[in-house]
Amino acid sequence: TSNNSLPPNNNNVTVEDDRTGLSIPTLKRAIADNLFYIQGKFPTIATENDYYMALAYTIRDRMLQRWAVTVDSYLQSKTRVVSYLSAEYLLGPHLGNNLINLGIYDRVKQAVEELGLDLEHLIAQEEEPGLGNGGLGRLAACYMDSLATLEIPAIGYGIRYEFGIFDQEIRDGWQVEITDQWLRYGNPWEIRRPEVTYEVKLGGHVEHYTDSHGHYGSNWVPDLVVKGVAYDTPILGYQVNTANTLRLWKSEAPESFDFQAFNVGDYYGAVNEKVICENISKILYPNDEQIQGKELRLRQQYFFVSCSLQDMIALHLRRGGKVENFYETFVVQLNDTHPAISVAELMRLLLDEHELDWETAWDVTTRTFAYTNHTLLPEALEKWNLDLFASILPRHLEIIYEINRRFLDEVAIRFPGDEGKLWSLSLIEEGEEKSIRMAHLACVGSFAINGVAQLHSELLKETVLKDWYELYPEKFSNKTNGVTPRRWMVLSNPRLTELITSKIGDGWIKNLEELKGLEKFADDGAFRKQWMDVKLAVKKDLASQVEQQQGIKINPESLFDVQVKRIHEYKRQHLNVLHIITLYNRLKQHPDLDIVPRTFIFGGKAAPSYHVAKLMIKLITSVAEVVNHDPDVRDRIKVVFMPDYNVTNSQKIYPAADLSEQISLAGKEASGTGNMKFSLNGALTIGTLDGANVEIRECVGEENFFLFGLTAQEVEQLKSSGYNPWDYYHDSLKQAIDQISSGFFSHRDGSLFQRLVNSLLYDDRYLLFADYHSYIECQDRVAEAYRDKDKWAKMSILNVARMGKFSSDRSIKEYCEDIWKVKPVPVELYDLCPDGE
Ligand code: 4GP
Repeated sequence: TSNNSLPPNNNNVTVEDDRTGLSIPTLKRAIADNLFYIQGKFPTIATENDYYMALAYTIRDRMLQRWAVTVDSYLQSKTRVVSYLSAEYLLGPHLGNNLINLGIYDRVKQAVEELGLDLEHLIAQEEEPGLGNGGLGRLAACYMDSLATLEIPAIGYGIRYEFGIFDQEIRDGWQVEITDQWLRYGNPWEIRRPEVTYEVKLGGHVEHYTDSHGHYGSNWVPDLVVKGVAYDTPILGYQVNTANTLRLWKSEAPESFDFQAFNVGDYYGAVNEKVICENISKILYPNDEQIQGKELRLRQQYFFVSCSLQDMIALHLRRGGKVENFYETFVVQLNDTHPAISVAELMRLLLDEHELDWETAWDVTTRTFAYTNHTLLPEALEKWNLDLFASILPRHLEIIYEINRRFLDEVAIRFPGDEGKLWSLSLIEEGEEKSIRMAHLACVGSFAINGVAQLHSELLKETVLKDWYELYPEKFSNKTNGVTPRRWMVLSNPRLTELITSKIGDGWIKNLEELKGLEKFADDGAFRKQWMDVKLAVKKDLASQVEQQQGIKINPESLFDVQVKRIHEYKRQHLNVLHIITLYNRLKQHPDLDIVPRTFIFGGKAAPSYHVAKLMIKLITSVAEVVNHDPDVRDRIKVVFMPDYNVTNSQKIYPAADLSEQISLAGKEASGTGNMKFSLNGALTIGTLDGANVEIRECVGEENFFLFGLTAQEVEQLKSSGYNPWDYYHDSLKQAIDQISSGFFSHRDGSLFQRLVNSLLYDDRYLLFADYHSYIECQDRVAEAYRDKDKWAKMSILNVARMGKFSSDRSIKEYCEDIWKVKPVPVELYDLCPDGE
């Protein structure tokens, strides 16, 4: 375009700013500009990724004023800020989500199209930040979205892992782990803040002294100091001005690291130290069983906690606060025990750096923290070997001893003569190997403790935290998880979003309870038809993706029966497999049996050293190979394992599901959040009374939920009366097990699955055999129900209509009211640099 066509720059005519303007010509110009000036490319040689980057920067520009003003307004205001501490954030790609939250998706789509590009292809270029393992990390991401949408002053703190959760490939039916290089092309959504850095000490010893005033003090002399550098990412609320900050720490060597070494000529020693520093934020640990004792993991936890608390104190002081009022500026939520070392670190900062006395410091600390527990599995409760702990955090060990001493005195007064209580509540686990119980540290240092679904919160009080509940009942509450409808409906299922909005308007996106308005259409035949047409269209999308990626043809009219989540024995993917084998055997026996065609879809990663979980993947792919190629099956059953289950891929899977498999052994799944995403996208659930399934069933109605299996209470009874899997090992179950163990699915290799088979026959900790018959019977009911498509449509509509409770907005409101005591602070946009200064 020619310069001459630009309007004159006077006060009557506003020229849209390339950095903020939202008209289509301006957006196009901004993209072209960024392509050239940031990527250094022009259209004929630009790759799709170049265009993605150009677009990402274009959108980021449009977020910056909101972001800067939000941060500034929190600094100015005196209101409390929520600080969410989490070792994991499973964010998923930003671009699409930011377009939705800015409300400019369609307009950008058009601008991009006019440039001859496809928005969805560009969105697909983004490498997602996979900075989490599964549910816990994804929950943190949903909560960040809701905090911003609800205009709550909040900051998320975590670790900027250079390598996130591994990418999964399937080779010869086995999982292979590939390093996740999500930063390889750069990350347009983050801003490095080199001026926001803190030093973190590690190792060494503690010296005690008495100063001239007779004050007793401690001086921690570390043998390593690392530097944490802040990387900030804006988290936009949905159609509000609020843009909160996610601040992730990267570890580096302090500038001065090598001086001494150079002086003494130890160049390689200095390089080595630099590597040690940088390693701390290098890689996310997959939540393996063998995580305990991983020294680097403890360093990671301490590193990010220390940076975050130092940062919070600095911000608090900058607002003019006094350290003893720290809790007035920040309330800190501990996302599981990973950041539990915070309790000792805040004490250390207050005692040693800010010279408060113990009582005041403890008062501040216990008014600051609240703790969320995410699992009842005893093997997942974090403990640190005492010697290991002492070697990394010697000063914290002293502080923990002192917290424990004072705490146990209190316990002894409450329960005189009860040695058992002291033993079970102590922060230190005695025994051959002494260790620090991180959950206990979190409990003693927090004013609130919560579980993540009603059942889970109850079981916490009855089992792993029983003694704590007895001591501090007032600290306990439940906060049932939720998911953000922005990502999990609007972004991932535009077709359904449009249909719902055409009937009830778009208020539900911010107020999910409004989905209730759909109930009255559940009996409307035309609407049911539209509903099922949407589902079919989405299933066709997934089917073509599967065919493209794996060469497997699946029938979009078949029932899509989906289980996607981490692979774990307690989640019982192998129970699902036993159903597949049972159906297969029925077809082999009666080739003309009239069955409802099904496509079984699996997805999920197994922790790299969790061998049985990896074997479960091999079992699924092996059964798939036999079933998918058996001519007798005549395509009536298909089994697909979708590789590399992550946020990006899951956004295509949830919308396409007819049936959601939530089949964990009752009492094992704390909540589940996938269960909510499925149901919100119109899938019906087959599930046990576990985690949030219980509440989902209550909401959608028992007639719209396929329930099977033992209850948590029955599980306990059966286990204590002496469970024997052999009691159930007959008929179709025996046939299926025998086939697996004889090598029927593994080219006659009878040894391949032996470990899995033996764990079922001789232990069966997760009671697959006990639940098998109930599961099969329930699956038969599912199939019958699916034959009546119209009835199914009604059930599906009612599921969505009644799922309003499961928005993360509702969860966050509960945290705000009951725990954090914070209120929304709407952000007014203002000019940060008037007169162009
Ligand atoms: C998960 C729980 O297993 C899951 O039930 C829950 O929905 C989720 O947290 C969020 O609360 N736990 C983890 C973990 O992901 O690493 O412990």
